[in-house]
Amino acid sequence: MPKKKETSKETEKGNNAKRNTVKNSYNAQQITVLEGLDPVRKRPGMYIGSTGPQGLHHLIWEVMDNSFDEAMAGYGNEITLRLLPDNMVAIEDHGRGIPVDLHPQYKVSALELVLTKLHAGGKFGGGGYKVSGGLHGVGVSVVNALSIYLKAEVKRDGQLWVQEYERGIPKAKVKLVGSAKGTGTTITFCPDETIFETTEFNFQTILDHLRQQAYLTKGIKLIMSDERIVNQPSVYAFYFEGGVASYVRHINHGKEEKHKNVFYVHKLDEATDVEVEIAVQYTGEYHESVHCFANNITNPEGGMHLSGFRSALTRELNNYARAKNILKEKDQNLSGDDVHEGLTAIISVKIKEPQFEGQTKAKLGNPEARTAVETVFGETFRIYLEEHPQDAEAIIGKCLLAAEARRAARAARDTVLRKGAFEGLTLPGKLADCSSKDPSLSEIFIVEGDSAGGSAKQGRNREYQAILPLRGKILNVERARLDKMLANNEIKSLVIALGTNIGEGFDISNLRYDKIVIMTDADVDGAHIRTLLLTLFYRYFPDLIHKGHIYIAQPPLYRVNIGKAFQYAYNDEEKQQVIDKLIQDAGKGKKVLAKIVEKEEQTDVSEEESETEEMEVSGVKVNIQRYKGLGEMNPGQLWETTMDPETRVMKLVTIEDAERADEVFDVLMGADVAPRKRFIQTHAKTVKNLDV
Ligand code: 0RA
Repeated sequence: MPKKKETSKETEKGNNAKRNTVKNSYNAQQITVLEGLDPVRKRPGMYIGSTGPQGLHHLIWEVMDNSFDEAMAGYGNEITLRLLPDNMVAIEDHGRGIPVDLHPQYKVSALELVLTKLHAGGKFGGGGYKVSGGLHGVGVSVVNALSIYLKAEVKRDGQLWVQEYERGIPKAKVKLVGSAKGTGTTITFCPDETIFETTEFNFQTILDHLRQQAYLTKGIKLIMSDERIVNQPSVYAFYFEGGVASYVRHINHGKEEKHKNVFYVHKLDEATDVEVEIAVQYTGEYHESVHCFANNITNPEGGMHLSGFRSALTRELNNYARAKNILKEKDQNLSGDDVHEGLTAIISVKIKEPQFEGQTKAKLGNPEARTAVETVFGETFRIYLEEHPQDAEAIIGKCLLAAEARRAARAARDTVLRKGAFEGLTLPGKLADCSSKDPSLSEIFIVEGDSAGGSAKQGRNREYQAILPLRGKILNVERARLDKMLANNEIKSLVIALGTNIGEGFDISNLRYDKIVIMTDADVDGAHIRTLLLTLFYRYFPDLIHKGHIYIAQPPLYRVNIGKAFQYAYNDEEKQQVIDKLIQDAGKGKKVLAKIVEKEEQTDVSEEESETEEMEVSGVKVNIQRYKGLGEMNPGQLWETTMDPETRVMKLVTIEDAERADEVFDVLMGADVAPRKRFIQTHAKTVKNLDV
């Protein structure tokens, strides 16, 4: 692969204009052709992660990443995405436009090569930043391969060029269709429904992504218009002059700000050639909200940039506090934990060759990112503290408070420890433990309520399944602190049962169960308790989530009975399918689906009271039992539907799930009343019996 090597002088200056000069010397010759698109259609998952909704949206991110690359290199500051009827999407940028000149060796337009060959692109290796890490950066040709139709329109040198494709194959040669003002590329495509589980784009998913990308690329305007319903377009535009500082303000909106000025730095670290952009503000919250990005890709597991940030933050706050005589005693220090409470921060780096690690490729591995962040942030944060003494004192005051609370928590924990409660010596009385002592084979079901707990205890396989019934709403973790939590009996039972201890004493090697399964009712209370538990794990046992130990049981919602035959259904869609299938099995009418839907809509209103629903379709009696709580199932049913490893379906909790629960939790429980009301109002239809 030919590298366009920059001289070290240009790199040192970090001058975009210089970079651009280098990139402008691009021509078709620099494109390296690797292979055609067959492999992409054969194994799409390899290129876009999955063929589910995530993979589908990945097509959009992929095209946009290319537009971003252009914008970040200084070409064009506006990107427009249009959702069109029939699952079409059009993305327009004002970059240089994909080159159209003939490749001397292949005798075809560079545009055709870029769109029809894997990894054909002069943009690889050296020169400018590219958004290529993880699954991003696979190239627009992958999008082309997975689209039944794609059109590329290029404005370059005053002319407009077009080529159209079907499943990655050109319909004709690149055509010159007229003159054009300015430069840029528009890619319009329609995903192939024979490849994807669904080809319907989700407006909210795209909107959220664009908002985040807009924060991360300041000065670039992102426009999204939903034109799927003709004549009723809705248009959204994102443009954040403040970059990640705007992001921090957005996250902290509605929270108590500890200081007025958001810390902000955007600087190229010359020694490492890593671009660093960071914003920081403390709030009155107890937990931290720190988000890391490398080349605009989120790194939920952090990495080198995060560790550089953490060490500089702790160091600078300690130095300041000591210099100003706020920390008086010699051995008194603010620890890493003390400076985390209430911290909101965005850490974004741009790096030439990002290396991603970790289970989900979600962690940045480049050591130079640590040096860069530590230097740039350390130097500028020190100046910020000096120049904003009021802010500095507010921050340090908050940290000292946290330190105090931690000392109290440690004292409280030590007391409990002395009593031996956490030593695993006295397992909680209500825990029905399993007989196996091998954690790798053992599971614990956290069950809501005593009656469901009873069913689960009788239905389980006691060899390797333990049951811990939890009573009531556990505790408001948001406002509670570790010391208070430890005093809560439900939390205590849970921590002791898990065996890992909590807080500083946490040790995953003592985990007593490989699978921790949350099993709650399919109603509002159940959802609430699940949210509480997920928040608890997210805040205090994140490792259990990262290592894939937390699951959510999926009990059925319905049991459909026809004659002696019955089948369980786990959601409404499945209920329809089950009814249909059972009726067919009964050898009677076929086209019954529509009728049932009708009937259902009529009974919908009284659904709250009726636990079972009777209907007759084409002379067949159908009885549908709706399970509102786990307690309604007898032990045998609970086992076969939800607990039996041979037949059950469980949802593995990801850090994103937990993060979402955490957000919902904030809204439901947090100190701020306004957003809480808003949530309840906008969800009033789905949230019944919410006790506020
Ligand atoms: C190959 C080379 C160059 C730019 C692009 C591709 C490019 C691709 C896309 C996809 C959507 N928008 C895009 N904009 C540009 C470099 C161009 C040059 O040096 O002139």
